[in-house]
Amino acid sequence: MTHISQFLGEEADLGPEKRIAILSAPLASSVSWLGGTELGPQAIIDASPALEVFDDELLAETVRLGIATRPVPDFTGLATAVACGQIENAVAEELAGGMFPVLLGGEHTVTVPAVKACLAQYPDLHVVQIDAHLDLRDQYEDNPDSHACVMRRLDELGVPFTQIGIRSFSKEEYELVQAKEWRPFFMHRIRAEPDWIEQVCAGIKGPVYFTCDVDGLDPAIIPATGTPEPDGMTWRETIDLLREISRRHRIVGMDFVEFSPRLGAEHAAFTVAKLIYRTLGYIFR
Ligand SMILES: [Mn+2]
Repeated sequence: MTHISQFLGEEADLGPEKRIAILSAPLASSVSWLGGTELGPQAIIDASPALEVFDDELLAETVRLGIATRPVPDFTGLATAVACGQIENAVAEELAGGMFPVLLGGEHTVTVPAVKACLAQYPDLHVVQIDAHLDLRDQYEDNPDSHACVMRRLDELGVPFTQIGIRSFSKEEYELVQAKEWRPFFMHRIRAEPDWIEQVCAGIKGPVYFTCDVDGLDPAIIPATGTPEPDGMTWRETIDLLREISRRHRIVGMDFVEFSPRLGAEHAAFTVAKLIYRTLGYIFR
């Protein structure tokens, strides 16, 4: 397969003045089940030229905002902490240059350094997470930097967050949620409370960092992830949420993680690319 160097391929050149930076973080050191997240960023970029740059909902060519794609780094053989340091520096550099960072994972661990970089610029940052999992373990397989611990690490940074699409967690994670009196948007809650999007938006204080573990979406539309869980968010639920958050709050950075390409599920990379493009359209319209 030909590797494409820019998100949207040659059509990225339609936006000569760049305001958005696509950063890749192909980290895959703690994957639990099905591997391949290190191939995620390139697969999303490779699928993106198949997108129609004229957005069918927004009726605008979002690409003209200017989307720059940074080269995919090679994290092979690097310690997780070293790779995370590089990610934090890369995101901080984009923010300092006035760019909107979009980080492509890689495993969910990459969110921690990205949030640290955003937090330095926006101390009242609020993280919105789409995910099948709470990711609140203190350690997983003796590894505190595991993808299964990412929200626990963010809690330790003192960042408030909202968890959406949840349908898989340990007893200990559930007990922590209860002890902290958090109210995640479990899938059953999303289906039972028609005003859930209003509730999400009302609970957000401050600028938003959006982290999307693609396993939050239903595996029928994104089967290409390490731990596909049934009964996930639909495309419609996901974009309705992002449209409303973008309308009412300022999103200052985002990531799309845990995508791992699968033969026979090529549509999934396209779906992630379209979700990114649509969300950029919402944020900047
Ligand atoms: Mn997950």
